[in-house]
Amino acid sequence: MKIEIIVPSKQTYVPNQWRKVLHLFSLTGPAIAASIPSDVEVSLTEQSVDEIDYEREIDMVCISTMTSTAVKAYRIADTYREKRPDVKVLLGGIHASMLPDEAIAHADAVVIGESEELWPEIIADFRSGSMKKFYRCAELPDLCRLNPPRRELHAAKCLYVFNTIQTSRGCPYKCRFCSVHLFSGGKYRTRPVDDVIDEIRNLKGRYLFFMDDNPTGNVPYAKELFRKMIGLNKKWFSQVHISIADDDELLLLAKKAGLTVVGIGLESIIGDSLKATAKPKVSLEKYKENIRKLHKHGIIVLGSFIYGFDDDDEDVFERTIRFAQECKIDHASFHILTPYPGTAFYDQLKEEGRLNESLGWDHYTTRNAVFRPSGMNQDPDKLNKGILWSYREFYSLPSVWKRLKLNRHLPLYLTASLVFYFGTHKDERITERKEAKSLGLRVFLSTLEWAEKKILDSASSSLAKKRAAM
Ligand code: B12
Ligand code: SF4
Repeated sequence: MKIEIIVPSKQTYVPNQWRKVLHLFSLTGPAIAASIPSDVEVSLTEQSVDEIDYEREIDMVCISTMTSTAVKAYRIADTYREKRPDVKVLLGGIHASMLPDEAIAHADAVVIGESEELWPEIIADFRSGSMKKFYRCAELPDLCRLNPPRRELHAAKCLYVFNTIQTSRGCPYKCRFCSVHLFSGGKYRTRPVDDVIDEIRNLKGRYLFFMDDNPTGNVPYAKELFRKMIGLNKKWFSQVHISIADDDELLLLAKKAGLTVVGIGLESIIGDSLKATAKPKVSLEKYKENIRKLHKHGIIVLGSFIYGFDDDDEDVFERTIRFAQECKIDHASFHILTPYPGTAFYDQLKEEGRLNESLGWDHYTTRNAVFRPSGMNQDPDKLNKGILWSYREFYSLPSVWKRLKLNRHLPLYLTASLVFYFGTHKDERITERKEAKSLGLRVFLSTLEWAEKKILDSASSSLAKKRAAM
């Protein structure tokens, strides 16, 4: 039996030409593959870096969905059903799990929830010709029994500068706009430390991205993990809760284990908006103090902000940028509050008639306002313009220059700044260069473009060599 797994591409700020260099491989496909019984042959297509081969000889296709990729996933599923009636189509992942009745219109079966424990049943049903329409994970999988993700399935697709790993699932907070606790449960579950360490030891390359919502959610666990990571010579990034800096021992261990970049959910700087998140409340002064501590350890801080809570008015953009500058965070990502299906926030907006139901799921990227914000005269365009303004303001070249600090990982700081700069200014950057008044700026912008071309050329030739050697 042969199964093909497809992970539809996400829209990102990473310009297309950079994807083969910087692409962060999704763990989804390798994790699914690892739990499929070993007598089944598995292949994987990650659409961001690969074409889908609809002619491939397979018996079943497993297509993953997030809300933002659901339209693509359904299109792929429909194409299979039209071109390949011999192939069973399965949809799964967070979106299909929240809306299984919608997903089943495009598939033979929908897998609801974390799928690891369901595979023996799915395969047995396929073999006996008695597949069900819905497979539901009755109990969340025991993370002690996970097989390591089958990363070899996409090893030849891009340069793999960053490896990805997951140590935990689930979240004890129940933020009204978030689906994590609905999908992975309200209990924080961790993998055995030694399994994680074994997996890290087998990874090539120095950079590691933790696909966790908060790897320090269980402090004794995190301390043990970080202790054992010391000496593995990795540099790692993750989202973490700002409270990591409250515990000096934890922070020091994380640093010694290679912590290089943290993503901190600052969500909103407007007091009442914070009520919409269920995380422990942290004052703005405390944020500043903890960010200072992280900086003292040379750690790059990426703050992520959400706009569009009911208390956010039109000043929120400027105030947020000012706050980001005062905190001296190194990078920032800005998001528009998005009502994901299944959440209390989605139900509330639907009931209040504030959802723009003409916008498809492909707008649910946190870059588009899909509802009418009450603090901005119900005008979604104010949010759409505000987020773009924020990126351009935060990633203007003078602002990037001002934040440059020598005690932090310079190549990473510069690469991320350039990617954000190119990603958010792509339409104007040629005009900007041509119209630049000072010769210095014109030369600088041309040098940036020259550097970008050099890096991409060298990456293409390394990738070609890697493929030839495989
Ligand atoms: C890491 C991560 C990212 C990385 C992804 C990197 C990458 N290349 O994959 C980055 C930072 C790029 C990212 C971006 C975004 N993310 Co994100 N991300 C996550 C995070 C933290 C972990 C995802 C992960 O890898 N999990 C590990 C893998 C193994 O689990 P999995 O994908 O769920 O797959 C399992 C099951 O779902 C199942 N499965 C999945 N598909 C299928 C298919 C079949 C057929 C079967 C049988 C089983 C199956 O099998 C796996 C094993 O059980 C989750 C939160 C979370 N805890 O899940 C949010 C999450 C997925 N992200 C979310 C969002 C909203 C986004 C963004 C849209 C917005 C944003 N936050 O910036 C963007 C996407 C950009 C876009 N334009 O579309 C939401 C999605 C909500 C929703 N309803 O869609 C989540 C759930 C976070 C949240 N707070 O709600 N994200
Ligand atoms: S937003 Fe973060 S803290 Fe809140 S439920 Fe989701 S993962 Fe947990």
